[in-house]
Amino acid sequence: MTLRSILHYPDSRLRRVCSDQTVFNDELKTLIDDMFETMYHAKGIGLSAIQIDVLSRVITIDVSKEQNDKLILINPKITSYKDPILFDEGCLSVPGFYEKVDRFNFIEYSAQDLSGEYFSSEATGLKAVCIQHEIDHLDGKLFVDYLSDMKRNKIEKGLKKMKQSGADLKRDKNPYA
Ligand code: QAP
Ligand code: CO
Repeated sequence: MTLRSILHYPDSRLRRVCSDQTVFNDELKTLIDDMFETMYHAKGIGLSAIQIDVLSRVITIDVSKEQNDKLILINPKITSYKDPILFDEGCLSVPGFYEKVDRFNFIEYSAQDLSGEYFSSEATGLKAVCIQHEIDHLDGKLFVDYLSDMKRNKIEKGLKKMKQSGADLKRDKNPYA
C-alpha cells in the first residue's frame, strides 16, 4: 500500500474528464488499495482517482465513523435523483473549506465493482451527497463551481496563502478560511 499525494484546487489537472475503467486486474486493485489508504489517512469520506492524478472513473467512499464500510464505484452512473437538499460540503482537494451546495438527498445509482460486475443500489443523506460529489470529480467538476464568484475567489486566495506559508493542508481548521 502506498500513500499517494492529493492534487489541490486550483490545479488544472482536476479539470480533466476521466475515461471508463475497462480492465479489472491487479493494477486496479492496487489503485483502489492506495486510494483507501490515502483517503483514510487524510480523514476523508470520498476520493476520486483524478484527485491522485489517475484519469479513470474510479471512486472510493466510506462514510462510516469506524472506517469499516468500503464502497468502490467503477464507471458509476446516477439513474434517479429525489429530494433537493442544501448540504455543507468539503473536499480533500480543497482542504479547510466547507460551503453549502445544492444536492439531492436520495439517489439510485449503478456501477461496476472490482471484478467488473454491474450492480445497482440507492443511497440517502451523506452517502448520497458524497456519491454526487465524487462523480462530479470524474467530469472535472468541483464543489466550488457551484458557489458564487466571491466565495470561490476567497477559497482560491486562502489556499494560495496556506501553500505559501507551508501550513499543513491536512489540518481540520484552515486559519485562512
Ligand atoms: C466529499 O470530501 C464530501 O477540508 C468528500 O481539512 C464531503 O472527504 C461529500 C476533508 C462532505 C459530502 C460532504 C476535507 C478532510 C475531507 C477537509 C472529503 C479537511 C480534511 C473531505
Ligand atoms: Co472532492
